[in-house]
Amino acid sequence: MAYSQVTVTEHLLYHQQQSPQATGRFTNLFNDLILAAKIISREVNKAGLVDVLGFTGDVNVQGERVKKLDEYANDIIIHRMERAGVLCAMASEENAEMIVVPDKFKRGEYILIFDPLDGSSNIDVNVNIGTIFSILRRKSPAMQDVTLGDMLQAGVEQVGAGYFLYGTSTMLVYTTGQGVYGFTLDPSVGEFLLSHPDIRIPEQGKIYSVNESYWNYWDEPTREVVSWFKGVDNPRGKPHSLRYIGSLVADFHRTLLYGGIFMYPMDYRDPKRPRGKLRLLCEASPMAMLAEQAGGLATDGTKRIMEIEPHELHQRVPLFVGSEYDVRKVSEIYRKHAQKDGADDLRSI
Ligand code: FDP
Repeated sequence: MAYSQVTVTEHLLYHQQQSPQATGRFTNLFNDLILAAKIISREVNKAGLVDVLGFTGDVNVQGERVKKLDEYANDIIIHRMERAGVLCAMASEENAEMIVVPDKFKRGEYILIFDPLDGSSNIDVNVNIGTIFSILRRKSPAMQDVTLGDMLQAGVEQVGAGYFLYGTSTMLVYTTGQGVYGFTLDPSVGEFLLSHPDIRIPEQGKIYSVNESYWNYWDEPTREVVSWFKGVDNPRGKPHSLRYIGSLVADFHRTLLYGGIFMYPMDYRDPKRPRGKLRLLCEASPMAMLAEQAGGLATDGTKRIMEIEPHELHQRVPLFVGSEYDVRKVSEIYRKHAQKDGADDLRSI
């Protein structure tokens, strides 16, 4: 069968058959999520036509102004997924607390963590936005109430991760730990068709992606990292090109296909509380799983993102993700500074 005729459902069923323990519940979860994303995609595509653009005036848990489409996407996903019969709980970037599937619906063992509409500051200018998701299996016994502890799992525990990209075409890119696959929505038949089988991220890239306006908020090691990508001390002997859309899904998607690195480092906007912006559970962890499954890497500068143990639902983390060579370079520079700082500390004793 030609790639373009394989639907995402066929692809999921094929992988389900490869796994003797598979029950089909995971495939059901995915199918419901896909339906929610198709509805969001339809609304995103006509965003300029109807009264869904603009701010609602509310502020979400991250302190950002919420846009109508964010709310819409959030509501659609929660509505569909609590009825899917396979989830026990969800967490959304838009909700402060975890969302337990109500008693009136059948519950299952899976947990869905998602960012309903990432890159929302780009909605009004028709730039790519997306839905990011991470799927976990609950740790506590099914007879007990699901707890926050069930949500706070390191990236290595994810059983699936991916994103929907609402752009020139709508795409689904996902992994269940057996490689990364990309599907493009054919609007004429309403199906996601396999368009990018077994995506491999190039070992070394030519592009770096970072919001460089934060230069004055960065520490010395971070400035050295970014300077390295602008320099010529690399196997190509040329600077990396800069591309920054400001929508994680879009910047990550380009990085996955073309290679290079996406960075959102820790900064010192508040000198007392240095921090990254991106959320570990609904942004960094799923992107890290996709990157690793495609042969790339993801780090916070010192630790592998996939191994970071979360301690709160909306925890933020610095993120460096992309081609293996480029991400290793970042870790190398941070390590060099940590060793130097360690030596300086020793000298000062
Ligand atoms: P947005 O605020 O538009 O929703 O995490 C949210 C995010 O976008 C990412 O998609 C994007 O990579 C990042 O923030 C952009 O932040 P900066 O404007 O600080 O560069």
